[in-house]
Amino acid sequence: MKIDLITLYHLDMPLVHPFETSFGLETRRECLILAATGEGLTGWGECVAMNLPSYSYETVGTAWHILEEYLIPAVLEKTWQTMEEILAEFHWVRGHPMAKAALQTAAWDLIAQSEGISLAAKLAEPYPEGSKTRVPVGVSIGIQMTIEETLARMEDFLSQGFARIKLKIKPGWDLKLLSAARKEFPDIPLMVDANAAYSMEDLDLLLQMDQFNLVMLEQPLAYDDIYRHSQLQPLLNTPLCLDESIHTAGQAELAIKLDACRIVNIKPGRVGGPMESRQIQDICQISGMPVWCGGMLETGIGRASNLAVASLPNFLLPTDNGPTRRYWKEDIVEEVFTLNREDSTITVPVQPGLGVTPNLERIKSFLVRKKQFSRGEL
Ligand code: OSB
Ligand code: MG
Repeated sequence: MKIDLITLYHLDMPLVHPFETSFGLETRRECLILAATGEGLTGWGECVAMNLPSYSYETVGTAWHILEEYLIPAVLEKTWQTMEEILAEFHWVRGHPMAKAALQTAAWDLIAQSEGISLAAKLAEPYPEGSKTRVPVGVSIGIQMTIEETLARMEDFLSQGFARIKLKIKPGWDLKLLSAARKEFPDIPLMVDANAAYSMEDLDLLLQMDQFNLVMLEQPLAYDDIYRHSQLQPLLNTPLCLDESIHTAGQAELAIKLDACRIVNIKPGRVGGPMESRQIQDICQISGMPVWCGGMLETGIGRASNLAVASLPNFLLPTDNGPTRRYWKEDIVEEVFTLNREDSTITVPVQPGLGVTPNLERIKSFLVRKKQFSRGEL
């Protein structure tokens, strides 16, 4: 395989509904889409970095820079057969997992397409049990103006048939919200995500989370503090789930050894790509720890690659990668991901590669900038 042309698209897309977390309110989603062409095929990948360094230090701008200056020049015109070989070309670049994941995903798409199999099937090759054809799906509900509005949204999503609900919380938007949610919906699978908004100063409040029978409490403490999570976990019955704190298999191993969490949210974009996602799921599986695949408000391109990862054997809890219509009136792929009501799942694409068809007209309509890279132009 040889990639001779890479195109980067910086897009700015309006969200159907604003999405608020403890780190801020999003009304639009800026993202980077990467297309890698070689041997008559085009592989696609999405970079999940946001416009601000709030969820992670990476932004659309830093990812563009790292891709343009280092990652793309490292792979153009190189000959490679396996994923290990192409990854070795930019292994020397430290950090920047979101930028790397976009390129890695496009390379997986190329390999899977060249073999005529789906990305899910390709990623499942090391596992005798293979990949799932449908994955259970939950929904992540952002911070709303009022508790009533939140309950109404919960009601709406439950009636649509989602398998579990995740509520975003922050200081001042937590215990009251949960009391109301549990009063209205005593038995539903419910979890919360704090996006690192609390500290051990809030211990009393965090201990009260135990009374709500939550499936998990996602990333309550600082994004870079596995140690403090290890102090909190033994004090709670509720499993902690780490999101922002885990970027590598080594960090997952550390979190397991320290009992800093009992569940890991694997976002392929956050950990460098599907290869690292697989390594983290393997490490967790050995320790009997379930994982699940989170989302980052991706377009259909990122949703498709996430669903392939979510179909792997140790992804045992519902994904956040729900129907695309929830976020986009107009997505940049032709396919529309919808909920299978009867079993609260989303169907994993079966077409070769990512299994989605990017719509170039739509991409053009959201375009902020575009650049093409080939050896001749470097
Ligand atoms: O912490 O899981 C998170 C969205 C953007 C950034 C961080 C997070 C989220 C979500 C939404 O919770 C998940 C999704 O539906 O994509
Ligand atoms: Mg999270």
